[in-house]
Amino acid sequence: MSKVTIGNQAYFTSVNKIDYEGRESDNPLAYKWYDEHRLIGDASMKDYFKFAVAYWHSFCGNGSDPFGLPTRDLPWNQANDPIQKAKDKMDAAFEFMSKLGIPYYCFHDVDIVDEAPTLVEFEQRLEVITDYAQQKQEESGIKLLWGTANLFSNPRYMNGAATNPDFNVLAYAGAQVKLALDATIKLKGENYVFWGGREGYLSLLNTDMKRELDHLARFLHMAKDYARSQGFKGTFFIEPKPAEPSKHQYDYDAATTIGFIRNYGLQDDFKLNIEVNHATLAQHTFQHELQTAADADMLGSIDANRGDYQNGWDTDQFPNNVYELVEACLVILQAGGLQGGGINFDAKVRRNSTDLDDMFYAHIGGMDAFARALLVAKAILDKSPFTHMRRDRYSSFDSSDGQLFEEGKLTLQHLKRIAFNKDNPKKLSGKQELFENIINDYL
Ligand code: XLS
Ligand code: NI
Ligand code: NI
Repeated sequence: MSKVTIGNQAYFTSVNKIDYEGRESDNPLAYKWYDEHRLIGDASMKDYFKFAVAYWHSFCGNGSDPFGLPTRDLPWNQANDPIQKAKDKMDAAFEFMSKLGIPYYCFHDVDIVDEAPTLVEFEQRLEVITDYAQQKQEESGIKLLWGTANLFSNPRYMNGAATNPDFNVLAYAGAQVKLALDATIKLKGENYVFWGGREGYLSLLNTDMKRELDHLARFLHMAKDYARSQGFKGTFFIEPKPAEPSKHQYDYDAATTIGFIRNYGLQDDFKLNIEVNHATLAQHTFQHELQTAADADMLGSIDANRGDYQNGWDTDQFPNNVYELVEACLVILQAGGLQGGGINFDAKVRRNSTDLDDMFYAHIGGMDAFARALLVAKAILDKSPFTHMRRDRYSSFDSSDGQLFEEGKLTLQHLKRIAFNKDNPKKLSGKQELFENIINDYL
């Protein structure tokens, strides 16, 4: 194991650099499957996944919940001066990420430095901390996968941000997005995310939905136009979620969001950031949301986590279900990978996982689960009859009348004539269990 010391203070003193040791290793602080150099097609695993740490959960989340006080100590969060505190947090973040060997991170504006009483002061704080981040990125080689603005925590956003009925709040949100875009561009962020936690409603009785959606679209156009004018080449992602904190969120799920993007002419610049737990909250599988995005050519990025099948909220647990991740990786591989994005662990350790080491176990587990699933999915596509079996179900469309139908050369009268000349169609088994077994056979 190699030693790393980064920044001014070491926070994770009991952990050294995490290395790939292979599946026979019993070292809990080593990768068993994630080998950053291993090739997946032409790309290394490192470049294929583009794993990222979420600043908010790992370095800001203190374990408090609606029933209890913080449980995590966050030793980097002690200084009184907001700039010093932000720098300490960043030292901890880059030490953690370097030891983990994870190539990317993601943040909200208010994660990297506390919000200030005025926007003027907030802009100054962001200037200082992004200078510091620039230096840290250079030293470590760690890059920014995406930035975003937190438009949901501050009470001013209780009625929404871009969909707030009060223009003054919308303007404030616009200022915050401008600053967050400036920070993202300065740090060479590869993408920018919009997650609309409060863009929705609590009651339709007091809500003009059409007007709010028009405002949201105009706001997104303005953000995109500004970023492009500043030379930003990355992709904008919208992150669907059906509810929580709003009763109903406008970016409900992938299909709804794709409709919104196309309806308002945003399709050249916007793709989707699919989050596992948001998919399940919308009563979909993760695989379903990925497939929907991929079919619309909008599979941009992933927020990796998992929900709890007995709970109805966003528990943001680290992913560990390899079977379900294989289903997801089948979609990702067949789509030719993610468009611009990566895999951000929008996940938090449990409230009672209070040791700093737990953050390592959580990320190692998540990265290994994805790496293993990708290898299994690749083997299934390369070696198993899976692709043929699925294609064969549609073979009646490959020639004669089926082909003419797909080419748009038949009318409803044709269908009638064809059917009248044939016997009742035979039953063709869907073979679901056989398909399901293939995944277990390759695990
Ligand atoms: C919350 C969202 C949030 C976004 C970024 O449920 O997942 O963390 O990813 O604002
Ligand atoms: Ni998320
Ligand atoms: Ni979430």
